This record gives sequence, C-alpha cells and structure tokens, in this order.
Amino acid sequence: MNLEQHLNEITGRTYGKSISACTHVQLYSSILQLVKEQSKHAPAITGQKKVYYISMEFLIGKLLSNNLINLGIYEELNQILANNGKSLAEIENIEPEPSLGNGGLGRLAACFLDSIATLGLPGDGIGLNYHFGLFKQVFKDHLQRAERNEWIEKPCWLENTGTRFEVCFGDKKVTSVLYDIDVIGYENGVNKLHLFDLESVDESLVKKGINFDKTAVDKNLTLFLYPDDSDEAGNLLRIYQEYFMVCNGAQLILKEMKAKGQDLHRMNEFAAIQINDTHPTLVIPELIRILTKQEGFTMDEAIDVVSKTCAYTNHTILAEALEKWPLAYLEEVVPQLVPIIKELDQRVKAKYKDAKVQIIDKNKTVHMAHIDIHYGYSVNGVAAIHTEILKDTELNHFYKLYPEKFNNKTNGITFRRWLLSCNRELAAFLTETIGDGYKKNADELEKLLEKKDDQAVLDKLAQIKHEKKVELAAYIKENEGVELNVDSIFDIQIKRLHEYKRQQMNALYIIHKYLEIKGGKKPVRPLTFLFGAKAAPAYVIAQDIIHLLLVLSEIVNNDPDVSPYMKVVMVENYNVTYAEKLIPACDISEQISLASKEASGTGNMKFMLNGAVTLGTSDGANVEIHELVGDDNIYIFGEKSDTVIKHYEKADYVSKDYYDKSPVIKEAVDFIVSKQALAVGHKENLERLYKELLNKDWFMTLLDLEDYIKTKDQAFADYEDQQKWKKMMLVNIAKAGFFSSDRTIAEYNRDIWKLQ
Ligand code: 26V
Repeated sequence: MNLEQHLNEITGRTYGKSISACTHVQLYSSILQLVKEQSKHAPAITGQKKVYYISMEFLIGKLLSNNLINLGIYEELNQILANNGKSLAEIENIEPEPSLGNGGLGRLAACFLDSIATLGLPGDGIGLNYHFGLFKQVFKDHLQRAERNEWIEKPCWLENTGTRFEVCFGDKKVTSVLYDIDVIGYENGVNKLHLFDLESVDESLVKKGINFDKTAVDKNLTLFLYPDDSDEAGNLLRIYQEYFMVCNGAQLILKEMKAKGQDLHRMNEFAAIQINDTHPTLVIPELIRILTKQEGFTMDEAIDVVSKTCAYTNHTILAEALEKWPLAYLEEVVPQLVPIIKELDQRVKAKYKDAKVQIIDKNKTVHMAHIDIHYGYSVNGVAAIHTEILKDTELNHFYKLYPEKFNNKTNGITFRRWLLSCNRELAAFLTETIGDGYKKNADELEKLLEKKDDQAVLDKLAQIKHEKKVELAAYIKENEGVELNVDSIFDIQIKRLHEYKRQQMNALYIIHKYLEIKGGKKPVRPLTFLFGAKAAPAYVIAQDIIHLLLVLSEIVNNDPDVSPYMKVVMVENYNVTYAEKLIPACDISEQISLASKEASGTGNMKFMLNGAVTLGTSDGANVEIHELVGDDNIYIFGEKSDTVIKHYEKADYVSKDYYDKSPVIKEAVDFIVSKQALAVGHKENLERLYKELLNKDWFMTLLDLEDYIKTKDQAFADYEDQQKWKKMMLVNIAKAGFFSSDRTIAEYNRDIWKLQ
C-alpha cells in the first residue's frame, strides 16, 4: 500500500470518505493516525545500556509536521494533499500545542529527545502529563492574564499504556497512569517519552483562570505545570509533583531492567539517569530507598551504584532559582525519604567540614543541587562560559572536591524543527546549493562559506528572508491586528520575561528612538520591534515590564508622527508555534542578558541558523557564536562577565549614578512615568518599575544602556549596506552547525552516558 492508499484507507475506515471529501479537521485526525501506524514500522531503538532523561518539563511543541519530516514522508504527503485540493499547512494549524514547559530548559529536553532517537541511541524521556501545562497568556487592559491551556483532546499523540504504579506520600497513597508519546528519530528508530498522570486527577477543580484548590493533592497533582510558587501550598504541591515523577520514574526504570534480566547491582552498566536541573533530584534518595528496602541492598551498595548511574545538569546560576526545601516540607510530603537524605547528609558531614557543601544546612534547609553533586558522577553546565562560572564561583567549593565530575556540554537545537520544518524554503535552497548532507551532519553547513561571493546565493538568502517576513506579517495581522511594513528591519526579542534577560533595556531603547523621531530624527528605514514573553504570575516586576511594553506599543503604533517609521508589537501567548513563525523572519536577534546570567540561551542558535544576526552581550552561548562567526558578523556590546561579577562582589553598582550622568538614560527612564505614559498605562505598575530601575536595578540595565543604544544604531545603519548584510546572514547560517543538538547529544554520550 502506498502512502496515498494508506491515508485513503484510514479516511474510509474512520469517516467513510475519500481524502478529497474530508474536512481539514477530519484529515488532521486521519494523518495523526497515519503517523502512528507508519511509525510502527520504524524499529524501537534497543541496546545494552539506555539513558533516561528525567525532567519536569518537555516543551515538545506541535508534533505533526515534525513527525512527518522524521518519517521522511512530509513532501510526499504535502503533494498528495495538494493533489486532493487540501493544504497540509492549514491542517497543521489545527493541532493544539502542548505547553509542558516554561522555556529553554523544557525546549532543550524536547530537542534532546529528537537527537537521541536520531542518533539511534536507546533513550527515553520521563516526565509529567500536565493537563493544562503552562498557562495561556491573554492581554487585557495592557496586563497579562493567565488562562488555562487545554491541549489534551481526542485524537492526540498520547497513548495510554495501561501501566500503573502506586505512589505513597506521608498521609496518602495515589495511583499513576502512564501515557507514552512516540519519539521518532529522523530517518531512524523510535524511543518513548513517558508522561505520568494521576489516575484520580479532577479537571473540574479548576475554577476561574488558573486558580484551583492547592490542597487536594490526590486530585490536582498533574493539572498544571509549576504552580505559583509564592505561597506555601504552591511550594508543597511542587514537591508532591517532583516526588510523584521520580517515584514513578524509578519504578519504571527498575521494572524495565528486571524485565531484561539485568542485575541491579550493576545498574550503572545498563542505565544512565540524566537529571535535568535539580527538579528530579529526589530520584537519588528514592532509588536508594527502593534498593535498600525492597531489593536487599546494603546502604553502601545502594549509594554506590546509584551514584554511578545519576548525572546532573545545571541550567542556571541565579541563586533564587536554585532549589532549597525546608526539611519540614519533605517530612510532610515524603517522610520515607527523610532518613535517607539525613544519611546522605551525615556522610558528607563526616567527610567534609566546609559548611558550604552540606546537604542540610544549619537552618534545616535541604540543598537539592548538593545531593546531585555529591551523589552523582557528572555535573555539567550548558555553555562554555556557564561551566567556567560554575567551576570558578558558584560551585567552586564542589569543584575543588570533585574536579573530575565537572564538564561542559554546550546546548544545541534540533535542526529538524528549527530549520527543516520552520523554514522549508531555506532548507530546500541549502539542499540545492550544498547538497543534503547537512541534514545528518550539520557541520556540512560550512560548505556555504564557499558561496560567500556568489551573488545569486546571497540574493536568494535575502529573498527567502523577505518571503518569511511577508508570511509573519500576515500572521501578525490576523492574530494581533497590527499591520507591519515588510521592508522594515525586524528586530526580535522572544524568551521568558525575566529582569536578567533585560527586556526592559530594549524598552528603553524603543523610548529613546520614539523620542528621537518625535524630535525630527527619522530612521533611514522603518523599524519593527517584536516581543514575545510570558511572565510568572507571581513575578511582579516582570508583569510591570510586560505592561510597559504594551503601553509603548499603544503609544508608538497610534502616533501618526512615529508609526510610519516604527512599530512595536508584543505578541500574545508566545509559544513554540509562534517561535517557529517569528524566527525565520528575523533580521536582528536580541540576546541582551546581563553577562554571566544567561546560562546558554538556545533561541540565539535558532535565529542564527535562520540567517539573523545577533545583537548580544558576552553571555551564555553568545560567546561561542561570537567565536565562530568572528567580530564582523555579530554585534557584541556591554560589560563582560568578570566585571559584572566584581560589581556584585563589591556591591558597588548604583543605577542612579548612570541615570544622573547620562541625559539620554535619564530621558528614557523618565518617560516611564511621563504624563503621556500614565495616560495610557497604570500608575501603580509604571511607578513601581521606574523606582525599581532607579533604586535597585539588580540586573544592571543602566550599566549597558548607552553601549546598547550605540551598537544597535550601528547594526541598523549597517543593514543599509545590503551586500554586507547578506554576507553576514550567510556566515551565520554556515557556522550554525556546531549548535545542532546532534553534536550536543553525541558529546553527552561520549563523556557521560557511554551507551555504545
Ligand atoms: C527559574 C526560576 C525559578 C524561580 C525564580 C526565578 C527563576 C529564574 C530562572 C529560572 C530558570 C531555571 C532553569 C532554566 O530554565 N534555565 C535555562 O536553561 C536553558 C537550557 O539549558 C538555557 O539555555 C537558559 O540560558 C537557562 O536560563
């Protein structure tokens, strides 16, 4: 049966219709079924040793297009549908996006699963099946509102496996249900993403927005991702979620090993468990508990083998993001783990006198990362500079104890989603120009460098960029109601809203430009500033920054003196699907975090791969992008990480000094509380943000503002030298190969997992 016959057979079987007689919704379910049936022919990836990537987040995005590409049937199906008068692109739009992650950490986990399967490595994901995932963002009255995101519908990718486990908490016992999603490697076999759900989950608990009864754990545990962590009930629920995940995960891992007849005493020869940030850390004491209580291990044996099986990845140096739980919380939620955690802590205290490396500190607070570092065999950072900072400062006390455990794994992205799927035009042109070897070996993108002086190639890259801008403009018109000038420069900042990422600095630039235009200084070419960002509901200043951006877009876009020259759009509910539309259309990629604070960033890599030029600080993976493309193909500004770290050490950064000595800074900051801004926005939000910038500015916005303005203006000026700009685009694409997650995963396997 060929592909068309197979699809016709499915539509006939399900709806009694041929392809051409089906609606797009019917075709969506039929193609989903087609993928499931076709992937049965792809072999399950097997091997003696397997990696379990355990993570509270898997931000997988829509799966239809990706699965079709990885099965190698996208183009053929596209043609079949077109011949039947149907549009695959429109069918793809029907799929709801699962929002099972916050941002970079969750998206990285999804890219990694794709690469693990693509490289043919045995490796499954273990996580949670949140019914509403991360909230859906809506804007009302220039403020963010959070609503639930319903993504589970019939049909969908989740398969109920029928597997159930029991999970005991202090005062109650619950049952889990395991759902699996196939992870189809690119022209390779299939692994699994295992998502555990609560059998007794009750969606009707959710009342208005995202509010629900946080105490009814046996009903709410898998309703939402990361509930608001600003109150005690929220924090407790988070621990319930973490233990629910690892208790199920540990049971699944041991069950699989036993089914294969593997000796648990040699667990590390058959399994590697990669702990994605500290959220799954409890898997360490949980495995030790099971091995000692149920499998007859001595404590020494259990600790030894678990420590040789678990490896930890650190994704942030922000102190406020490092998990620390009061021992009392753990006593309430998982009393069965407390004696084990105390034992692990005692062993550390017996060996090392340094209070900084203890697991349980003098305030009876449990430091989760410390468990991972003492009782795991590998600790890695996610970009070269990040790993160096961990070794030199944040985790220096541990580095001195265990230098051999520390290693760097610079992040990567899957090119299947972030090139082949989101920019088919560019992928097709690259194939035509350098062959299709780059699809399996990303380094081959460098062949493009040979075409650096080929005018036809340069022009075509620019033409594709223009087409993607036209597509994005149509999408934005439809979804945000704003008309964009497709001949303007598209300058884009999309990422979670956080002060360290400094969306507020970009806002101050926009104010500066607005005032310049009002004063008669018009830009040579119109400018379009695009933002996308969700803010944690409890993060007040982040909400204020969103408010400022929405107020600015209202002021700028409605000002007849200014709007022909610039537009500001903050897109609603930024997510993976939106990223796939924004990134191919971008000219300038904003990566402007305070140096030392962004562990890696991965959006920076996606933009580069799609021919955008980075405007960024020497932070995270920007540093490696800079090394690869050279000074001429990137815009780097701002203070370096060592200077920033010294400012923190000496506590000598005073934002007011920068405000007082620079009229440009003063004018931009003052605008936040100007009559004009207050006429549109809310006094409370704008004044709070203004005061924060003047009196605290913990992430040093004003430190880099003048250099940012200067460098950004230079980038805009350079854009007018189109020949130069096209070459910059080409070099960025050609050098992006290093950031394929296939390379990252090959390194994890070589240095940490050692699967084959
Ligand atoms: C978490 C929290 C939680 C509470 C308060 C503030 C805060 C701030 C940041 C975070 C982030 C946690 C970890 C994370 O998502 N890290 C991101 O991981 C990406 C993948 O490695 C990396 O590219 C990003 O630079 C890093 O921020």
